[in-house]
Amino acid sequence: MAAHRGALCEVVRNPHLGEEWAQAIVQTPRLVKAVQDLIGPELAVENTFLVIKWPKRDFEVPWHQDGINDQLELDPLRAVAAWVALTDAAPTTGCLHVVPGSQRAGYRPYEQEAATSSARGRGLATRMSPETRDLPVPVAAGCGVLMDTRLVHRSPSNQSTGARVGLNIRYVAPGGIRRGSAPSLLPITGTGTGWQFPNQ
Ligand SMILES: O=C(O)CCC(=O)C(=O)O
Repeated sequence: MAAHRGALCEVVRNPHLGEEWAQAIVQTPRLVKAVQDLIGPELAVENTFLVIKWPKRDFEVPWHQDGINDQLELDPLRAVAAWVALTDAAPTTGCLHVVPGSQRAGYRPYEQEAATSSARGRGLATRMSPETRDLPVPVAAGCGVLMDTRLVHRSPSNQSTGARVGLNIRYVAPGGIRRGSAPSLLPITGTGTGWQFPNQ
């Protein structure tokens, strides 16, 4: 964290490939079991993002769905998004906000974030009506949530005086990658084969 604090770094891509602490989190037995209960015994991590919201800085992650972007589409029945809080995440610190039931409408069109946007997390945004009602999801440090990869969510800026840190993990089962490649894939359980391009 000290290195990231010095640079006020906000997004660290794929820490599960190089950082022991991230490798430990993605392999936590309780988390792995919960994901296996949803998508089956063979799992790989397709991608991770560490998001650090420094105190009182303007950093919103816009509406998006974790299972689709310009390079990738995940099969929502064979992929799960996990978000693990490394510090307490509350409405004032920029916790996730979700649109309950939004997964039922499937993947939506998405676009690059506007150049003027304060959002710097993912580069992609899902257009939602200004009246969209969302639900804040507070998560205590050390806990996490599992999300359907079609669930629309966002996170606002951190208004508190401490950093808010969270790890986003995309897990896939064999056949879970519908489109695109997965250069950061890390097998967690199973044979370690058949993850990439399973349907191609
Ligand atoms: O950590 C955050 O604030 C947002 C993370 C997120 O939504 C994501 O990476 O998909």
